[in-house]
Amino acid sequence: MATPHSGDRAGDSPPVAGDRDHPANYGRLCVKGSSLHETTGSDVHTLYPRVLGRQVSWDRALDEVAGAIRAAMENHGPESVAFYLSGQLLTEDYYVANKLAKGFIGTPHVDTNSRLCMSSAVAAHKRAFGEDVVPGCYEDLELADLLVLTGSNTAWNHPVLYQRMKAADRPGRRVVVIDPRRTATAELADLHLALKPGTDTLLFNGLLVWLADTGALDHDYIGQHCNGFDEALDAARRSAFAPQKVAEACDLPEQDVVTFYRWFADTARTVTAFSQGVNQSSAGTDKGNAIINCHLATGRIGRSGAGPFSLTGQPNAMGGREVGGLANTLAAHMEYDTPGARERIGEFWNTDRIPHAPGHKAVDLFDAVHRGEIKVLWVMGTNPAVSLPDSDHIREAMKHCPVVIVSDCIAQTDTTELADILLPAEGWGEKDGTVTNSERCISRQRRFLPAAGNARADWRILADVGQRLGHDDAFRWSNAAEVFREHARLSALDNDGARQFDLSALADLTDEEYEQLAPVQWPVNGEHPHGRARLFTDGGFSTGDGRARFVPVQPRMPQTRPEHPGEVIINTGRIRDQWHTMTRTARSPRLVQHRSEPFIELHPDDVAQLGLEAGGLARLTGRDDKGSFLGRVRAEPGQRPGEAFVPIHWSRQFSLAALASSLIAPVTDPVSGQPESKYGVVSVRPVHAAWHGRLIRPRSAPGGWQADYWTRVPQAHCDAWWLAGCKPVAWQRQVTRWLGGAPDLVLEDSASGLYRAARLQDGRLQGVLLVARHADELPDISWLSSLFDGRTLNGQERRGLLSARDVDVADTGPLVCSCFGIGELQIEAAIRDGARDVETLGRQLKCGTNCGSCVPELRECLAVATAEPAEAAP
Ligand SMILES: Nc1nc2c(c(=O)[nH]1)N[C@H]1C(S)=C(S)[C@@H](COP(=O)(O)OP(=O)(O)OC[C@H]3O[C@@H](n4cnc5c(=O)[nH]c(N)nc54)[C@H](O)[C@@H]3O)O[C@H]1N2
Ligand SMILES: Nc1nc2c(c(=O)[nH]1)N[C@H]1C(S)=C(S)[C@@H](COP(=O)(O)OP(=O)(O)OC[C@H]3O[C@@H](n4cnc5c(=O)[nH]c(N)nc54)[C@H](O)[C@@H]3O)O[C@H]1N2
Ligand SMILES: [Mo]
Repeated sequence: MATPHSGDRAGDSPPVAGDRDHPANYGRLCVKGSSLHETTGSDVHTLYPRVLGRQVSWDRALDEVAGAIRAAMENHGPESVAFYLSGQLLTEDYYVANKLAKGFIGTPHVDTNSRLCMSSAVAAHKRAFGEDVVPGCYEDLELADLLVLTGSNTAWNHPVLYQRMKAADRPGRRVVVIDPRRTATAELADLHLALKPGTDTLLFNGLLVWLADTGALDHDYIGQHCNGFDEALDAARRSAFAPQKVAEACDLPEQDVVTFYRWFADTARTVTAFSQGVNQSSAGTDKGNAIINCHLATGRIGRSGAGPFSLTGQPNAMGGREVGGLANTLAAHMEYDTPGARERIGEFWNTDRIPHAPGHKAVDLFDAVHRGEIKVLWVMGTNPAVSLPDSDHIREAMKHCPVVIVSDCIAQTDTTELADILLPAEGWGEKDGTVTNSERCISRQRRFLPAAGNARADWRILADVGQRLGHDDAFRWSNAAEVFREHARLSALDNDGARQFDLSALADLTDEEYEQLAPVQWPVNGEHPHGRARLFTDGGFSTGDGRARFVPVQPRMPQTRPEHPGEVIINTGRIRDQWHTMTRTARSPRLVQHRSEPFIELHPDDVAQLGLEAGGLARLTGRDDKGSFLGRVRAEPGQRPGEAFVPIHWSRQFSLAALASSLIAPVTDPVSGQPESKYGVVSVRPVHAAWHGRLIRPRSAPGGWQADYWTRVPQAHCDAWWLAGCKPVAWQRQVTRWLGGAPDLVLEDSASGLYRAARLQDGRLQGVLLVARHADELPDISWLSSLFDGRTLNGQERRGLLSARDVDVADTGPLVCSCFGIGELQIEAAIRDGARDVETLGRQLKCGTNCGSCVPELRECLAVATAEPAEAAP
């Protein structure tokens, strides 16, 4: 047995740096990227396989997995086994999972979290192009003279790309942002269309009509390369009319709609980038096609600076699509209904078990689990207990499933808690393989850390199970390179141009060449041995006749609407410094600072009308009392009235009740099966707290305290909890339980509701509790947290404990730039000293000069400071 890592590897690891030669980022990293080393500590890693909570050897765990699968296949048929995979696996992992499930177990029930992410874009691509292909490349986002960003908060979610878009700013380049919220991305916009949620199809149908009526169509391109234009235009005419009607329906100023349409009509080099605001909708596929229709109609596709561009999210969402990780595809861009594909793949894999028809898509898959049809569920690299809609139902489904296998690199998650068999997977830095990004660019991910504990690569775990199921030959690979070569060979199988996804020129890479593989954009074949940046410039679509298809689409709105007092629409999405369910990013003290708590953003008028208080707590409840989200109220003028925004990140590990997905109904797009995660109806109620607190304890300290609200905010050397309670607490009687022993220092002012206490043992800090009547009266705890590093406190440190700050060092205020740790007070001071723009702040403090995602906040600091007459420059 290998020995586990001792100590905190994060501390030993070198800081992370970007690769200047990589064509996607040219060395730039976002703050999550540059903090990666802080997320790799072995204290949170899965280290050993566990069966029913007990640590076991790999042999035993793999026997259990293979035994459970074999028993389910024998007793209930192969369809009783299901896999739920993830865009965070590497392509090699994904390939082996798909081969094992579809090829050798014979179950079609293999789906992935990409269903929640990209499946509408995939379906729209297939309908229009005959294949799931992103036609353009990142450079197009720079070259475009008109950049339309719809349903995408690029500044926060693709910050490196956003920096490229920003750097490409030049006179005459215009940016339109289409998003119901005014996001950080809207900073870059010449025009922000804060449309009514769900009305994108209408807006783009209106655009198609405008293009036709103003003579902006490219009749040559339509005639030579497309089918179905008239039907699409008819459908658009039926649904969208003059800009005035479009404006009314989308709840936009008519002038803005006209401006957008004019700009689009007049600008040959136009890119429309779309992401989850489009995909995560019950009409997401139609929205995607409404966008693509406008690009086909103007011939703006596959040309430099022009094209529809689906922005993917996860590191390897695209790789998963390539191997066939989605339930409705087979493998290597071959579909269940591609003539001869089943037989061809069966022959290639040397198996006769390939299912005949597609399996369940994610939401249906978990319904099947809930109904008891699935006996063995293997979840790999995803956290469905948090990320799937109606999360309470998902949890129940997993609890009832006879055997749940979970492969993860993090031990304690909402999903690993439900595992019967928990398998330790290698995580980032430990893994070896490839990923594909939004522009079809395949990159090597290379191992540079030893695996923590006994963790193994996902593909190897799968291959070992395949061998245990009796398929020695099919699963005998000695390294990731061998898996990749097989995957590349399959992509080339009887391809001869039928599928753009073709890696034939990579099928014979030596191990050494694979090791050195430079980033390359597929197709990589005889014709394009070094890959290809743009596709479809001259047609050549994967539709059989080589022509793209216009898809006639009619707007379809979400079915529910707020009807009762106190009800609002909710929209769920991401924040700048957290990744999904926080299993890794919450480990970085730097990253938890930007937004430490789950929050509810509402327009200031709504805050007042709903009887809420900015900075206070509120609870959201779904229809039929489904779900519950408890978070801090933020008054945000960029929110549309009647609509709330909540982050998707907090799980049961980090907050009492803040699962955004518990509020989302399992409504899906009929074509793609993607859930409508951007829309729900909830009621809002204030939560009146009698006190707010901060509790800081060593990481391993047991709980024992109770509060009506808590959020865990991990710090470098300890855990901190943000707390609140609805009833007053007699602290002098309770404090011992909260601090794990009697306090040594106490400060109490019952008249103002202030209570502070600290406990030490042998001079080392064991706990601090800070209580106030209002949350904004609580001090910043970063200095206190730093004292938990095991040191014996000196006199000065003890004296600072109850005021929560080092008496000698200046307070830098709330963190603004996570990359360089620059606080608001430092920025304000620099502005007072004469800094008048972001560049000067960057030169002086470095803030905003790495990932740049705090630049909107820096601008806000500048605007606020320079707006104050007393501060204004003479
Ligand atoms: N910091 C950070 N970055 C990430 C991630 C992360 O977790 N954290 N996750 C990655 C992943 S997997 C993904 S998929 C991407 C997602 O990247 P994005 O799609 O940019 O992310 P979201 O914040 O989910 O949603 C984008 C926007 O859609 C808007 N929207 C909601 N409804 C509508 C609508 O009806 N129409 C339009 N036009 N817009 C609407 C929302 O207000 C929101 O601002 O981000 C990736 N990058
Ligand atoms: N309401 C709402 N719900 C949403 C969304 C939304 O906007 N709103 N967005 C959706 C989207 S776009 C996405 S992509 C999903 C994301 O949702 P999830 O996929 O559930 O979220 P993650 O936190 O990324 O989960 C990844 C898990 O894999 C583990 N992991 C990381 N690397 C590896 C590895 O190499 N091997 C293994 N075995 N495990 C690994 C991590 O520790 C973590 O537990 O959420 C979706 N759900
Ligand atoms: Mo995603």
